[in-house]
Amino acid sequence: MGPGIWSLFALFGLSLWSNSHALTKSPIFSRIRRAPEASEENKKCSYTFLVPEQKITGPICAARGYSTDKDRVTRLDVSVVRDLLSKQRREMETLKLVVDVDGNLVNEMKLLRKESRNMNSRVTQLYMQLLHEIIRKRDNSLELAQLETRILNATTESLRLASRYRELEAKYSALYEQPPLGPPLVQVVPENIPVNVPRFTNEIQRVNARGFVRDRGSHSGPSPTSSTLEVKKPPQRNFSGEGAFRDCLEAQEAGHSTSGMYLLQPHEAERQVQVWCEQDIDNGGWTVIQSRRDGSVNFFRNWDNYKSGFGNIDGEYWLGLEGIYNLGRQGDYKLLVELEDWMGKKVYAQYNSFHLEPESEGYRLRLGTYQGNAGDSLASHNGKQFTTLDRDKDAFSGNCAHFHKGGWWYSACGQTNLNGVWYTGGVYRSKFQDGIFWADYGGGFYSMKAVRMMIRPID
Ligand SMILES: [Ca+2]
Repeated sequence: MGPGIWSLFALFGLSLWSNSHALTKSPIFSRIRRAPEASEENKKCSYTFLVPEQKITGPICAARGYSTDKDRVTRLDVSVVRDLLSKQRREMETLKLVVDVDGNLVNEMKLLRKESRNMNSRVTQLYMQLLHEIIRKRDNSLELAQLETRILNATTESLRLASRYRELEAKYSALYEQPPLGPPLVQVVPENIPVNVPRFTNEIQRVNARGFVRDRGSHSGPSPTSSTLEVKKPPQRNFSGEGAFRDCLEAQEAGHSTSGMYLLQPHEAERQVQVWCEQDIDNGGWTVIQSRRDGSVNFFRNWDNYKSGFGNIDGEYWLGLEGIYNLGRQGDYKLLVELEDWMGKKVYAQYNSFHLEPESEGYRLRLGTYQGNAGDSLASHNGKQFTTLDRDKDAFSGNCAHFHKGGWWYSACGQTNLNGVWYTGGVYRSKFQDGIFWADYGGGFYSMKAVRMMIRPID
């Protein structure tokens, strides 16, 4: 604060003091009070503002005739006082200006402080934001590091898998290149027929010369007589519109003595089936359940095909496992297997009982005692379930239907398969024994020219 302000305060304090204390006692004011008295007496006396100056310590009273009369104020005094007063006024104005300026400064200071506080707050806020950003970035960098680790792990895993895949692929190709391990080849050396073509004719003649029908050891039995098995007349391929019969014997007994296609409906069978009835051999009444003769039908089929049957009734066909099962459950049936070699010679294998178990048992084969001149190659299949390419029920580690190219009652795999590949000429060259073979007649690599399987109720 400037000296002007102090002067102002001093003036103000003096004013208060003069009000609160007995002014009259003061020589100044007593003189001032006396002034009206004096004016009454002497009009020349007048009031004068007394503004304490810094160096003035006592009241000032101007009186006329100061030198002579103390109560008289001279013009000079008035002038002096006026000068003083105007001087004081100027100072006051100056002080007022100063005060105004100071007030502005104070306000400015206040504003600046407020602004400063705001700035501090803002800075703090920014600092917090910055801190937050730093933390967030640090978190992000952590996440990034984790992500990188994950990617690295995934890459490693994929590389490992790729390596493993290559190994497996190599193993697979190695396996694939290796010839599949097939079932053991049938080692039966047939006595009745040669196994290679050059000797074929001679062997057949030799066999025929031996009378063909002979005792076959443990499989021996009463051989079919020539009278019962010989064809009485050529089969006529006709179709009976009558039926349906329970089997071909019933058809024969109904007067249909001609071989041909008939409509059957076994008891408890859901649908009728067409079959070829053989009424000309062995007293007739035979229901043909399987027939091969020219290779016109593919027998390399799946389970459903073998279950429902396929082929042509007047040619090659498979009656169907369900149909055979339904026929066999009507009573006691016997089975006749007719084999014809490429010299036109026919041999037979007959089993005195035959039926299949239901599908739930895999159509297991149930055979009775063998008799015939073909050899008992089917004995090794007795009690076996049926195996197809898509349903492996055999005792072999692999699938016998795959190696023998057809569905059958395989063991591991067995001595015969009449549903194999129809090869021409008898002896065939193949990696596996996949022809239509009957091991006891021709061995595993002799494929029959024609075969038939037929059943008939036991007499
Ligand atoms: Ca198997």
